[in-house]
Amino acid sequence: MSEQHEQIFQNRIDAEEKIEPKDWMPEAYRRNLIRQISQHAHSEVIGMQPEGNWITRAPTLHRKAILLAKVQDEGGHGLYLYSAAETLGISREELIDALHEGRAKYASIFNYPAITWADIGAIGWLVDGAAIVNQVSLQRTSYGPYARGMVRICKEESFHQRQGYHIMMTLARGSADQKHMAQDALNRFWWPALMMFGPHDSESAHSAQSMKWKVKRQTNDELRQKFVDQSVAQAEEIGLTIPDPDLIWNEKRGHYDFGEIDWDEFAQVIAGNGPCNRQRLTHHRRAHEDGAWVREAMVSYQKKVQQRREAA
Ligand code: FAQ
Repeated sequence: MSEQHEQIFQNRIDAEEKIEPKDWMPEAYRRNLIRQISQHAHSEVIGMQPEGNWITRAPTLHRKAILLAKVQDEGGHGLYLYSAAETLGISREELIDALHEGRAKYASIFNYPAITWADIGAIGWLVDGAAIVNQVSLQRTSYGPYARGMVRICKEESFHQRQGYHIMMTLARGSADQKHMAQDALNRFWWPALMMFGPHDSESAHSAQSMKWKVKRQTNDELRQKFVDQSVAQAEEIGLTIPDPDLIWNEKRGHYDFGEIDWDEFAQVIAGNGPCNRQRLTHHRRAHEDGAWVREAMVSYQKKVQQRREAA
């Protein structure tokens, strides 16, 4: 019976039909989606921290207002994604517990510090840029609520990417010190941005099955290559240099060749030993505990409303 169900399910996927919350799905598909979507949600929310750190220090009121809106958007993305994960039959509490207990991951990039204003430019340009490349592809993911969430998120991310690039462009056209600051931010964020796409396809535990189920539509290496190809011209345009001596156009492949990522560093960061892992999780736990009274008040208010409705 179950084999038959699985075949029907795979046929629907192959026919590009979207899978919706109440449809039958293999348990492993459901678990894989909860894993990926919740990690994506955690990334959006933890990702508010490096940029949130600069809201009070943005150089102008204009930049401050933009950054404030951007960080708020990231929080909103987290909420869409938690909601999408919840349609798979898991509660928000369980998802947050998994994050706090280290059972769920979040993107490695957010364990690096944002130490200068140029880092806010580099995050918008490169981190949001990498996120868009990945998420544009995920707009075609097989699970309906995730795909629809991605469409909306991508629209907002492209504004984020442009605000980051604009900061970098302004600094690169400024004084020698400002240009140096922009180059330094690019130097520090380039390689961690490439790591966002995950391990090489040959090392990726989930890719083969996720591609078959069309949860992922392009592989880690394909998306990373796309990001490199688009970023080289963007760096050249503003006179910055990508910190990779092996970066070279390959006429035959029609793509840039680039150097090897430091996979030991990646492994360390996802194992919890990056520069800011402890700080990020400690902050998240504290914010979650500080907000407990708001959640309790909302539940209690909802109960009262329901009781009144039932009494009337
Ligand atoms: N960091 O078998 P694969 C953003 C883990 S949103 C940490 O290749 P998969 C917006 C992976 O989870 C950024 N862990 O895994 C923003 C797995 O571990 P597990 C987030 C990583 O899932 C901007 C193991 O390694 N975007 O930035 C990473 O098939 C600015 C084996 O890997 C998404 O989450 C990593 N970089 O492919 C917000 C997009 N890479 O779970 C604020 C959705 C891999 O077995 C400010 N996710 N791992 O314990 C995806 O597309 C996929 O999950 C991948 C990984 C491509 C990330």
